[in-house]
Amino acid sequence: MRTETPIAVKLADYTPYPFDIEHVDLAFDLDPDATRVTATLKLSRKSKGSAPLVLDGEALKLLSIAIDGRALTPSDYTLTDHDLTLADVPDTFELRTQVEIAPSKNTALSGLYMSGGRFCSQCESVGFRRITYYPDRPDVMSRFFVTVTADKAACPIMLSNGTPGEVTDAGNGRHKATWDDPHKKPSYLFALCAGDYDVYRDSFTTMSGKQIDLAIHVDKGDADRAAWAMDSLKRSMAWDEETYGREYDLGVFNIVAVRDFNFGAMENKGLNVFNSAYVLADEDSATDADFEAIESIVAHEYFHNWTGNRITCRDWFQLCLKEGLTVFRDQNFSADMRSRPVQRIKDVIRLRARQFAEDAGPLAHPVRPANYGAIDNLYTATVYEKGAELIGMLRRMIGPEAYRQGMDLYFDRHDGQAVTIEEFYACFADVTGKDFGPFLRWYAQAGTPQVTVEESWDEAAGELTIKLAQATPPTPGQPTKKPVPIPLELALLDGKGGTDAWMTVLDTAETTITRKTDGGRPLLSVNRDFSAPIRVGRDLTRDQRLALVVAETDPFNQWEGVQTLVTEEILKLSEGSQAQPDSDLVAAVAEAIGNASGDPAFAALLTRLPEVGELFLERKPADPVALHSGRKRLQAALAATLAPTIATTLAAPSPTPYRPSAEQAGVRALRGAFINLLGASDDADAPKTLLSLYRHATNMTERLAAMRALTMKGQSAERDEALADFEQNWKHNPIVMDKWFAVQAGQGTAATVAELASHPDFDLKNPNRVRAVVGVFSTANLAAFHAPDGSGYRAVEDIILKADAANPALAARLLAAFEQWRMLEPRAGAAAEATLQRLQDAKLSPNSADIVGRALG
Ligand code: 0A1
Ligand code: ZN
Repeated sequence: MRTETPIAVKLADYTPYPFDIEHVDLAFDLDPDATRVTATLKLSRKSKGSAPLVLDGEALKLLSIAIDGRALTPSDYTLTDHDLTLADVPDTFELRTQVEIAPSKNTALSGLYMSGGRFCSQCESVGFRRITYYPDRPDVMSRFFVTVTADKAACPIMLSNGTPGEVTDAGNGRHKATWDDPHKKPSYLFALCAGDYDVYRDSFTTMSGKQIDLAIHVDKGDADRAAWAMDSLKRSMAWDEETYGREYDLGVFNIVAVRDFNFGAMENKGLNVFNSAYVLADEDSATDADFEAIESIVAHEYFHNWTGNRITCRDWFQLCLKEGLTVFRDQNFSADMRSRPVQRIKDVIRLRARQFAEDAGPLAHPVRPANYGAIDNLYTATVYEKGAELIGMLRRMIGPEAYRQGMDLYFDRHDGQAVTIEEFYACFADVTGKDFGPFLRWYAQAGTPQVTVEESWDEAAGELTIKLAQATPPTPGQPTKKPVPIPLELALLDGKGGTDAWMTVLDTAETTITRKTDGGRPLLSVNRDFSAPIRVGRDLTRDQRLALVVAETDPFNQWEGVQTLVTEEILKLSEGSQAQPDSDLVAAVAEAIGNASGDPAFAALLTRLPEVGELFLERKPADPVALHSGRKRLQAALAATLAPTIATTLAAPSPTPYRPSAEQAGVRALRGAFINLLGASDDADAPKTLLSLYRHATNMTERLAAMRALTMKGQSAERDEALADFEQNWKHNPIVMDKWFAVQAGQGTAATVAELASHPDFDLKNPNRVRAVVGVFSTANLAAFHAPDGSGYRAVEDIILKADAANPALAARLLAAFEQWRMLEPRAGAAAEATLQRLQDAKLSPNSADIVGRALG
């Protein structure tokens, strides 16, 4: 049966909900197969009228319904598979419903479900309607009181939002807990978790002296592995007080780690639920990247308490109001915990790899779209990452003090409300007197603006004239674009460390700037610190670019200069399989890496070559196989030039004892980068060296880097040995085994995917495992995924279809990997199109149908 694409929901159609809900009383009688949920809602009509009461509800079995104690019969209401309508209700009344749900059968992981034998909920964005009948929209905010009754042995711990009451006996081996949340919240922030956990506890004293009980709930035996997450939480709490003056507002803060989770984590009020991969870490099993990710995700979810929970979104179109702002906040937290320039580079790598790619393909959409098909598909790099860049530009344009004043006003003015982007910017307009109308275009226009730079030098006048022209390419549904205000940080460099830096806001299609200097023609540095999320076009020769890298005083642009040089070189190499890397360029890059040895984390980033997916944006049609081969040849040349440095660096011992500190992580990042280069090197002894590095590694970062480098080299006895050893040692730790699956999916072929999918530990119901295989293969192994014979697509097609039947949100995300298909060389492009057509002709979930439909355009 052919799939129907979902009907679009439009921003312009927004109307307020006609009822207020003053109070919600939820009683859960937990049972994996038949949980009873009794909901008592105190409702009142907002204004005179006769609007019916419409409540969302999906996959619910309605057992009873009553108004003010009077039981209703089916003739009193209309029930469909997605809502319950009561045409005739009083102005003020109490509605009581009782429904039955089956958490054990909930494979979509939205609503109430089971993971590892424990109850767990996920309500954002529309999961609450799978728990009870309710206006499941963010602008209906209410006070929740929750009662949970469960089996004492199976669920010694029962958690929900807010403040816990007494746990009392309920007879029949069951007990009952109560939770009262004093803060009004929308239904998407509701949470319930119950089961047998080990708990890691601590406390935090807030700036006003309140003591908060902190607890992280994990699988039995895992408590020690929550120490870093707890440490990150306490640092986040302190940071939000110092940086934004925001204090925590409940007496308890609970985190629950679950193995089966569709996303990274969820900011439910007072009860954050996390994918266990972003909670559990210890020095043996976790990499530095794991520690870093845990730190930033714990911070992200905690920061949502103010940006998202206390002030939430009026509707899902405003998602960036909470997500872009909270990503901006967590990025700055990480920058303060670690190195600001290194953090900026990593944020930009992520933005370009994911968001620029999204912006350039059929799934492109504005940060605040005007319509959507399936809400789950709106959680994109554009909303999150570009959304964060927009807040960064706002702060750059008005300065840190006005930014803080605007945020203070926002918190004061809108606490307890569900608001829009306009209301957010009105706070900054009020504190600065500026008009943000033109800036809001960034929220409405999709596509990455391109800024073209031309310079001319007047020797006699000592003046550099800079012509800047901006244009944003067409995107689906938006053929023409207006100019947007672009805060561009620029500098003139004299080559001796002298820097004349300033910021200009480009608010028209063309801007010309003339700058006077003394002391000869300066070099121009543009978009320093990546001040705006744009692509910069400059017609410079290799030597001009090299000179700029040497003269550069902005660390971001120094790195960017090297990235541009190596990108151009890979593009050249990908044109002819015999072409040899430019040895001058390789020597210059090696020298830059050597010069950065005092800051190993930065040096490690200089060794990085852009990924094949990023190169798609530079060369159309893109030939992933040729790009991959060009990239590998450049990597091999770099490895050869750096061979002595690599050998001495790796011969030295790794820092011990292991600490997840930024300093140690930087040292290991460079060691890991060198191990990676060995994986690309042509040295015949490399497999032996790598196996020895694998065997002697004292930490997971280097062990994993060595195993990955061995798989880069294709089949070898050393590779097999490392993979077998790793599996043997870590088979009982699913988070570590995800890495074992991911390393192979990231390097192998379609046959590797088939092999991994038939491994006894491959589990279609576990999103982390599916992503480790299909997600990594389709986003990080593009030469194999986009193989011209279509084998890569065939390898994932069946798995995605099966996943879709159980968990549409997971499958839809995996399908987004097809978004670049129109950029591909003709054979791969045709195979991708045929695959998408086949998928469209299969019976897909609305989530997946939305992605496939838009991808085909
Ligand atoms: N709000 C969470 C992540 C999240 C995203 C999508 C969801 O459902 C469609 C649920 C949760 C965060 O930003 O961390
Ligand atoms: Zn978030």
